[in-house]
Amino acid sequence: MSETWWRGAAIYQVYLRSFADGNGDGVGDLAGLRARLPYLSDLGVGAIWLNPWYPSPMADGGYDVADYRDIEPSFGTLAEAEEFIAEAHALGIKTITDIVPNHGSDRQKWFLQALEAGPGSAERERFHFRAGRGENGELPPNDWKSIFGGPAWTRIADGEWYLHLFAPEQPDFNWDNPEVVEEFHDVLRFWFDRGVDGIRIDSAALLVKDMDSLGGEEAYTDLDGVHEIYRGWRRVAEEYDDRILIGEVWLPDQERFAQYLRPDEMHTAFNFDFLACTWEAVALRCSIDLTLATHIPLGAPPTWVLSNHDVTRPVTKYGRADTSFSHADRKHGMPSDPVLGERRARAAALLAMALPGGLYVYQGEELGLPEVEDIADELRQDPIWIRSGRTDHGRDGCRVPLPWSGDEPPFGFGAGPTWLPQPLEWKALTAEAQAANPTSMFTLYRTGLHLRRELLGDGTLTWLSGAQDEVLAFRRESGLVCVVNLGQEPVSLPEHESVLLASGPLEGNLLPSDTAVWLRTA
Ligand code: TEU
Repeated sequence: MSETWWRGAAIYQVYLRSFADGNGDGVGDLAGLRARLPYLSDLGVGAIWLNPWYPSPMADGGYDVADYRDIEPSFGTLAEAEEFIAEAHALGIKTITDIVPNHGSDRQKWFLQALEAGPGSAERERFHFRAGRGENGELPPNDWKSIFGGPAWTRIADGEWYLHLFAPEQPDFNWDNPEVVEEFHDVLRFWFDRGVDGIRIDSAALLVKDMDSLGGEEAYTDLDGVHEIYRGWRRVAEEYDDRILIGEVWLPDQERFAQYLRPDEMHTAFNFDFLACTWEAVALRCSIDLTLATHIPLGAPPTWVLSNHDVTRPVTKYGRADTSFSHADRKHGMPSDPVLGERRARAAALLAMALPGGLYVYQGEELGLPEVEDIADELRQDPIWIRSGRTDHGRDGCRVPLPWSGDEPPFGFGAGPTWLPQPLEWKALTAEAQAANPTSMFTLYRTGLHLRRELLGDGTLTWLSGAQDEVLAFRRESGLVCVVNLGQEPVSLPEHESVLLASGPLEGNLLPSDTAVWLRTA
């Protein structure tokens, strides 16, 4: 692939614990992933992004990293990871790993050393340790709240408190300390040296803190100092050929977001504005235009994201009366119409695939898996569940192990019971069952991704004039026209030579409600 492979790539997100289990312990692993590489190659993806694969106590599904330079033993070994990278390359597939710089695990070497070394030590300067308030320091240094619920401070035996924006098992690093900066440069080089093509940067906007601030998100979200960090990372990436940085930057303000994509910072970032958008033509068109206006002047390719391991599965989300998404309101338990949800998710997939730039596909999205709502309370693993006082079900419902084949759990995932139970109804949704069905979600993704390689990807779009308010219609450079009908009534198709792909049956020359089509035009 060319130097700009990433500008238009379809990137498949692998949540390793739930992808495929090679050793039969009920947890996905590298052996399982390697065995399924032909599946991903056949699906037509250009790169794989793996969620954190490092040794971890799994207090937050691996986002509590205990060693940035090794592989979690239940996933495999460093040698297997290198073999995986080479095998993927042989199939023309790039590898993207996930680096978590905001915080480490409380079992990570530096944190253990800091606990040992005591107050005032250089070891504690790598984190945010403070004395408490109150007569005996019994109150936290300030009132900051954890993003997962509860206080953002935990007190240790000698009386000091440490900051954690997420779970207590995830102490935040002190990015004002040059040792932290150097350490992460070294970690980047460690993985680039092993052939990794890109780095997804976790919680990228949160690294710099204003400890004097009274609290609220503005105390640690998107402070100006964060950009210097990514300029340093970009310099490291440029010591190598063709390596990229991808930011997980959730910011409502597009101008602030765009700063991360300046030519000396990250190459791309996830488009969460599009992910969170309601299923409405005006809102989607607005989000698409805003995205293009943000990216094009910077020369950075937009990205299109419908789901990931932190959000409600699309078929469930789009089947609800309220199709928006926000972390503050996951809408667990809100009724969802599965037929409507699938219909819209299919149309959304063709829309996202046709837009200019990169595309992310989260594992199971191509199978149309729904959010699993009825996980027994005692099996829930997401720290959000406990920290919210058991009010927010958290993100386990989109992390259930994939169904591959057969009629009953574990549906070819591995040998034994899976770490989160799979619904019996997933019998109809296995990759095996869907591959044999020309109208399945899998077949739609597979066909769409292959056509996309040839006719879509990086570039720009032109909106077609004359389309009704409830219709999105645009042309790509290849002449492909994408039309999505978000209205209630069928609409006529624009002039075309042939229909390349449709998300559902057409009615003659009419495009039904909640349906998308790709047309070849002159
Ligand atoms: O997420 C960052 C983040 O702030 C949100 O996506 C978060 O998951 C959400 O607000 C919770 O309601 C990243 C990872 O994607 C997520 O899985 C990790 O839990 C988090 O960082 C901490 O590392």
